[in-house]
Amino acid sequence: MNNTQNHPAESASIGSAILDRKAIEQTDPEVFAALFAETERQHYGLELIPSENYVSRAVLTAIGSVFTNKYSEGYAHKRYYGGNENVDTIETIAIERAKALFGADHANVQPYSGSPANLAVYYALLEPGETVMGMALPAGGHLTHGWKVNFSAHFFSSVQYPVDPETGLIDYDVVWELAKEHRPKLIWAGATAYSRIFEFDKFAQIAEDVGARFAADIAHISGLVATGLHPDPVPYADVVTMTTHKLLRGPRGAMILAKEEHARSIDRAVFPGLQGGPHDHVTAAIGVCLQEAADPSYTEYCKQVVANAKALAEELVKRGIDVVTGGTDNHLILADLSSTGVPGKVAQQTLDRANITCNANMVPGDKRSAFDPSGIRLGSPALTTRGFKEAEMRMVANWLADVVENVEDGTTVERVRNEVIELCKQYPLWY
Ligand code: DSN
Repeated sequence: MNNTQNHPAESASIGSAILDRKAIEQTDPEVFAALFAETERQHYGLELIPSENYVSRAVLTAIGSVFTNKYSEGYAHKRYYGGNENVDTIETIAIERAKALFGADHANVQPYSGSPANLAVYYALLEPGETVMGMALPAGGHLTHGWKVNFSAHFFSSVQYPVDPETGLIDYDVVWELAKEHRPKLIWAGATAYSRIFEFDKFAQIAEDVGARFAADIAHISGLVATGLHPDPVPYADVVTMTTHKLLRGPRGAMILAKEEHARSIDRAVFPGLQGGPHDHVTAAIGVCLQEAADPSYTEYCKQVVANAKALAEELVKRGIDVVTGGTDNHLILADLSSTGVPGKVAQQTLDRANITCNANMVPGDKRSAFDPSGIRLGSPALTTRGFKEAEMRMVANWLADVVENVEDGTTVERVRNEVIELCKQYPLWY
């Protein structure tokens, strides 16, 4: 796809998003070309994948910093290599900010990403073969919560709870019954495609009732939890995991929050249990994003994320597109395209041609496969960072519906693409 619709002056401005353009352009023109094209793609496209966002220039600078040169196995002031005084500083800053933002006893900021963070939880809290319970992938859960193709179902005995196929909602009585029947040692709450509130207090009650540990994976909703816009799992959960690159708007990494009693076993599970040297450039950027998230402007951002998701959902419903659960309480929408006759994958690919990026996704009770599902997953974090408000989200919903209704019609796709590009020019990326 050629996204370039721009004047040379605009091209220079897009290039400024590449922090040291000259260095990479001269050293490696091929990688530079792809980097420039990706920067253009992000600039001239609407990013609706709910797990993606745009980091600040400060975060981007920290990721691209000399901290990438360092090895620092261990933890602050207990390292296996010399020269770690500055790494100790940034890791301590990131930990203290994470604890303060989420009100947690303990934080580990070293996991490389969400799956390694969740693997560390298993390593710390379970023995191989013990039973784990999580939300099923087709219901919106994550692979690492016990889905059959993942380590979490190979090395542990897995029980998966569904959502109600009619309402798309978690039925806590069903979760409770399954827990009583299977007596898991660990229960997960958290999802990648669930648009409603998690009642963490109920999960904690169920876990206590059956003698299980309780883990909350808040990768998607971390920002809403941090800003009080979603119920807080920290008082209830033994451990809370999250990636840092979604709504939190940080680098690609992860954190584990833990109650004091699990602090040592979580730290030992991450290092030396699973990982070697932490990615210190990422740790530096996690510190920066946590500083940004503590600013009152981040709360305003998160409020707008929710308002924008609601506006998008409402407009889609008006256009006759089925939204699972009828709407959203968070940043995410799951649209069920079954009634349109357009498979999710076809919608995703056609929307791509109109510079609208989303991902095909299973919906509750889906009759199609995970690779070719019935729905698409949408979210508001990236467009909200870009400055969109409810009015722009309604425009986006109408373009989306126009494309889905006209997947065979190249003229409509081309018209929407041109309109998308014009709107994107009004909301340039700030780099
Ligand atoms: N891949 C992430 C998402 O898109 O939600 C989950 O790990």
